[in-house]
Amino acid sequence: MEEVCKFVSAEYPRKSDSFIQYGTAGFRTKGEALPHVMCRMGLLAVLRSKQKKASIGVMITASHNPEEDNGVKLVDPMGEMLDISWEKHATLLANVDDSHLAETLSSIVQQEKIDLNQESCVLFAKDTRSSSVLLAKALQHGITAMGSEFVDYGLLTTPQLHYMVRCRNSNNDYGQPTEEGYYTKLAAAFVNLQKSVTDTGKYSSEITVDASNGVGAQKVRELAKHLGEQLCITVLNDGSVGKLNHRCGADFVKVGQCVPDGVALSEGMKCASFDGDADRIVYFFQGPDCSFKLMDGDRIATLVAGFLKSLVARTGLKLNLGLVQTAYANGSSTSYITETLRVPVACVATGVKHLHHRAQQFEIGVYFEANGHGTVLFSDIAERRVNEALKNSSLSPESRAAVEQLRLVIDLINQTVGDALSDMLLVETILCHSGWGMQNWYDCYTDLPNRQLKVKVKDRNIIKTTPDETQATTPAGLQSAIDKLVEKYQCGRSFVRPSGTEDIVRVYAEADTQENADDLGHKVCLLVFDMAGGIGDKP
Ligand code: 16G
Ligand code: MG
Repeated sequence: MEEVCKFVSAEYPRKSDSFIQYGTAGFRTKGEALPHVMCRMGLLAVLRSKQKKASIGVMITASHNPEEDNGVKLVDPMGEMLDISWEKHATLLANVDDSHLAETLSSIVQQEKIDLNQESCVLFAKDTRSSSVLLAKALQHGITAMGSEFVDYGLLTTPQLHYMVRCRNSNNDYGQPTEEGYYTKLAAAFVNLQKSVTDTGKYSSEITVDASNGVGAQKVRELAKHLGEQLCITVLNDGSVGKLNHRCGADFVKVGQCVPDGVALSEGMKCASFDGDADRIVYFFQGPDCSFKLMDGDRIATLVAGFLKSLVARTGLKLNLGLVQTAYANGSSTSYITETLRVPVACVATGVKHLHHRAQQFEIGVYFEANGHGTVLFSDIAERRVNEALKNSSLSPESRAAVEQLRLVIDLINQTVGDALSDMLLVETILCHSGWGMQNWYDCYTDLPNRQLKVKVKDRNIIKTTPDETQATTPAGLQSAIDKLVEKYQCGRSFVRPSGTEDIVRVYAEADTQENADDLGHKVCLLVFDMAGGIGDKP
């Protein structure tokens, strides 16, 4: 271990002693601060691989953050996020002095009872940031220092890398662990699903994608080649001119509730925005009054849950279905799901890992964050029942057709993590099967106007919340002050939480009108500023 650590520290020494934490989405900061962290994550990924006796993934990306940022996430064997119990190892390893690296590694080996002679393999990929090239080298240096095998996938979207990891560890049951395998699997399911529709009603097979000037641009073009006539995709913000995530992409569109730069929105257009690593998607279109209509993660969640509920009913199979949201879910979406669709809803803390874990508790678990990150998980029981039903010769023709459709829907979905490409195909399938244009989808329910704001404070961890993040438990008195404000607004709701990715406190407010939502949000910002140690200009 001493030798290994000397080797990595010589090439990638820890140059500054600023602390970095493995948070909701791994490590994320300026790209230039990451080389030694990346190299050390190579070491850690090898240890994790030896412990799990499986391939482990590492993705180099900072998602929707600006181009100069970068980051790294580890991916566990089934394609899910690194287990929470290992986050502390990642944080510790990233922050120790070079002189303590060997000792820290050895202690992880001991604690986790890792057999260093076990074989290992690390699969890695990067997004299009300029710093990603050097960081991939640093990562590879760490992996090879430990004598491990690796596969460098080059440029991939985050969900593609998650898919590769799952394929590698599932004896190819999940699909072929290649880019071609990924496109072929998704496209075959999509084309087969679309073929069975005879009346497409108001559905249009044309879509414009704002790829946030990120890796999703080239990957969605690759996907399009496999879709034939079934979906006609125009890619804008493909990185040829614009800057990554600058005034475009899913996060910009969702937070700003506006059209991204580079898209000339007109009547009849159906648009989708990806984020920089293509694990989020939101849709938008122009309403009849020329207004901008956003179809965010909540809208996708309701569309998917409604479709799956009726499809499962047609199969005749008994499978429970549930939906997982966060406190950011629009109040109207939650009412629509529980009251109209009658699908049970669970609310959990922000961050994919929380939603993913909760969704695993349903036989079919749909989860979406309002920001457009989400997918559907089919439990082993669900997949087994579907596969058995396919072999059952006594099914009615209607049930058989539904079971076949459900099987294709399972293949269409990237169950490892939210995936803009796969989610787009799923939405298109549902709209086509329903004969819906964007307005039909929009008419399901009316969003409550809302606003997201942020406040700078000295220490954001002063704010603690209940597990579902709907109530602040500290500082004392903040929640009751928020409650008093909220009471004054029709349909008012507001909550605050410390961000997991930025050094700020986030504020969410919704109310009956945009003016009221803005006003409530602003007043709650003032409360946070006054009661939680605000710094800088008053909101
Ligand atoms: C990360 C999370 C995302 C969450 C966001 C919240 C993953 C892969 N990504 O991007 O799910 O919505 O953080 O950011 O978990 P915040 O804590 O700054 O509000
Ligand atoms: Mg992302």
